[in-house]
Amino acid sequence: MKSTFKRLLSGLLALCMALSLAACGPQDDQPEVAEDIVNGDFEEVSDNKWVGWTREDAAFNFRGVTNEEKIKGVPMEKSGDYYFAGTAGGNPPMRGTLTSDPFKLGGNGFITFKMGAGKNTEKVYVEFFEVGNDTPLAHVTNDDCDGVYITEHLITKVVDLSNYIGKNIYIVITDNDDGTDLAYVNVDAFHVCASDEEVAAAQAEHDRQIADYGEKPFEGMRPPTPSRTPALRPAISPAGRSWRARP
Ligand SMILES: [Ca+2]
Ligand SMILES: [Ca+2]
Repeated sequence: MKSTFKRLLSGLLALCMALSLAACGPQDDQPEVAEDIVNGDFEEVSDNKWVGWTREDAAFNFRGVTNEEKIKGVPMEKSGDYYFAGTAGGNPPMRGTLTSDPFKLGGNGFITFKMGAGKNTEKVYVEFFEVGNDTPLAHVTNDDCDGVYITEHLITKVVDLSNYIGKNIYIVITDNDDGTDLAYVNVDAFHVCASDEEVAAAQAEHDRQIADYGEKPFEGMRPPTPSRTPALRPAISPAGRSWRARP
């Protein structure tokens, strides 16, 4: 009787162990997901090949990872030493994608990065996906690029993905522009924010860059001096009479 009980007990123990091993199995089969964006700042250049990113087609050759301070005379405001420059990574008409390794979204769920060129916003963009879902969580274009004042500049972007904290996500940078007019993309500094202060600082950085590089409201025009402005001298300037430039 005792031996039967022992056999039953050992059988139960074996069953429990088998069940717990089976529970571990599927987790072991999951692909490894990084805890943060791998090489989001494009600083890993020692092997002369992409680390943390996978390219398809021609536009994102690794040779585009550069440490140049300026492109075509434009100060790039790079982060760290290196960034990806579309003009160095391929010819403008080339197309392609650059896809990050998947990572678990942490911090406060906001991601900041820098983006330049990509004038055709229909064809050049950065998207964020949840692993296993083809619908982008966010789609970002460089609508700050006007092709005249703001061109190559790495402009800071802020993306709110706070609804997806804890999800496994990845980034896809797309250059589908086969034209020649800023028909490529510059990127740098993909970063998951840890605090609201970081988000506010990135937004302020964006606004400062637009103020520094963007079209100035009165550029090329000399505003009238106060003494010549009828609105400021209502007592002596007849109503409806406009100021005329002196010869
Ligand atoms: Ca960098
Ligand atoms: Ca292109």
